Amino acid sequence: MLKSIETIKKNPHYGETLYWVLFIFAVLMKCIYFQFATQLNSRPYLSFTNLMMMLSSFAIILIISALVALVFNRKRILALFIVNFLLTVLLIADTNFFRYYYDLISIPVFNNLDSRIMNTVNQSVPSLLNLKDIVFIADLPIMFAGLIILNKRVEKIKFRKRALRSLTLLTIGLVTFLTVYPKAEVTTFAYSNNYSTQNLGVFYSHFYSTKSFIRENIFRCGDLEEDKKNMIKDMFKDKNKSRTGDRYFGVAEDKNLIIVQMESIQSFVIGESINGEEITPNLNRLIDDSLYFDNIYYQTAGGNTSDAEFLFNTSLYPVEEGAVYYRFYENTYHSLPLTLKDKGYDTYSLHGFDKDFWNRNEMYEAIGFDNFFSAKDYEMDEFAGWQGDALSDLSFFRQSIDKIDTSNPFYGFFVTLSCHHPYDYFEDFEYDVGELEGTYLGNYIKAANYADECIGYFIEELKKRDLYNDSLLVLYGDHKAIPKVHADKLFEFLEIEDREDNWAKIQKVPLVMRYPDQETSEILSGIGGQIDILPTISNMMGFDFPYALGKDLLNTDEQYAIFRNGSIITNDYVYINCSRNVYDYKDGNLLDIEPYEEEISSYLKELEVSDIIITKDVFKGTDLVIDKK
Ligand code: GP9
Ligand code: MN
Repeated sequence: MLKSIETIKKNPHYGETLYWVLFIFAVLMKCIYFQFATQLNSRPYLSFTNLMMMLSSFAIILIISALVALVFNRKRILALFIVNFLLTVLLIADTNFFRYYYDLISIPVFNNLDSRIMNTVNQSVPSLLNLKDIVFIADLPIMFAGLIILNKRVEKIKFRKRALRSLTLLTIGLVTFLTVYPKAEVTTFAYSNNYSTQNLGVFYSHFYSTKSFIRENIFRCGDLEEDKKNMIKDMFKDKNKSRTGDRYFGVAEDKNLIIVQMESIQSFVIGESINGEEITPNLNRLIDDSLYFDNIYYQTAGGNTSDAEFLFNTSLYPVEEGAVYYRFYENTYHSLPLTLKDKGYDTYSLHGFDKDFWNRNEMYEAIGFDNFFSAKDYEMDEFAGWQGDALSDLSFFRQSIDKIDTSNPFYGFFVTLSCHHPYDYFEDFEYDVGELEGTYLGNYIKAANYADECIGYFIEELKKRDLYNDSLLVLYGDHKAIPKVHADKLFEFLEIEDREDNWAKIQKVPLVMRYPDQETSEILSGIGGQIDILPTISNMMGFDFPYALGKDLLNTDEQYAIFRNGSIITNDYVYINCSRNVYDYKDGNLLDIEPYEEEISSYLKELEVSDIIITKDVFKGTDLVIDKK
């Protein structure tokens, strides 16, 4: 060892070559580790997708090296060390962010610096960090020692030699990349960051999303082309025409509307018991008295809770990256609160946390909530669940109804909070989870049981105040409860096979609707998503909402849900956008994609239309007015 250090000291060229090789190798290893640590790629390690990802990552590291070689001269070893360090920080941040949000960090995410990233830092990192992540920093001591030995010994080199070095690295990098790139399904990149990350590696995905961000922000200033305008109009018209009848039309006309958006409540807890004890007894009782939609998928993306709020209140899809609440709060929207306001309703949004979180304060104005009660309006007398300083759901419900003037028709949008990742607050909660005691899933189930208890209290309050039979009451879950890294335990609990189509099929949230004086219950099993709730409500309340991208779940023949990442579930098949695999919905057999391709593209057009509406702010002005039916 000492001998080789001596040789390097005497011949810094060898040492320098070794340093470059180590740099490329170490960064490549970290890129590969990222793919598997996040479970984005899977075994066999040498599968075609994995090989593509490795080659593409290798190529991009060479291109980065080419830049360092060209720009830095005497300080090139120091520059390599710093670049390695910065890339390491990025990869560690990406890994932890990905483990919870199942997405990469991108520029729009930085708009939410105060909430989303800090949330990951405070909450997720301790529960998601993994000892194996040491891989990310294992090379740094060696690289640092190399820096000390070589930094003063490497000599200045002439520009021509530097340029030649750089050109060689660049050429190998570009040739490798251009060989790999056409093998990926490039059109899918627009819908799924994860697809590009899986196929071409984490660095390419960062490059691609940064490029799209820049392009999108320039495009935003441009006018909306006529064909795009027509495409949007046609889609709305088709949606309005596709209603198959008037079932339940007007059953809640002129009644109050009470919505509970339930934090992290997924469908698998509904009706489920452990050791004979129901997880959600109160929701189960309510379902016995209501319409229950048991095949509804969440469609949220980077804006998590806020995306669910947006889907519900506008029947548009959230944006693919970042949160629409942060990025497009200055837009004009058609929304449920605005529509009900026009009909003489008072509109309230209520949430026991900081008013600026998810930029709610600004966005609520844009979508038309006249009253917003947040942490500052509550007595913070009881805490549960998230961050230790969020108002408990129980106290939230206890204090909320008094904030509403029930003498006028009202729309109350209640957003709960306690059942929030990472759930360890509930570890000692009394609900018995049996073998799941002490696990992430076990703690989640306890949190869901607590959330259910609070909902039980709320329903009793509504009954006491004669609001239960005087309102349309709607409850739904906001988004996933269990991140992919804990998927194995969930599959085990549900006794289903660990497969990508099965994972997609369990991304369901409960949707319960009870209209005034409802006497019979019904279970509706048509496939839909959160985007469909608003048109369903508008039918029950007897008004038109012609700007919905969703369908009325009570009057439709169509059965599908489109995830924000471009995956699709219909009653025929499950299409996974990331792998471009199509599975038979019933038996899970892998199918040939070809016969489905046209239908898949027509479904994906919904995402495209929604993106144009939002990114180009098309509802501003009178350019796009949809006639009522
Ligand atoms: C915070 C709450 C949580 O106000 O809505 O947001 P989430 O982390 O679930 O998106
Ligand atoms: Mn949430």
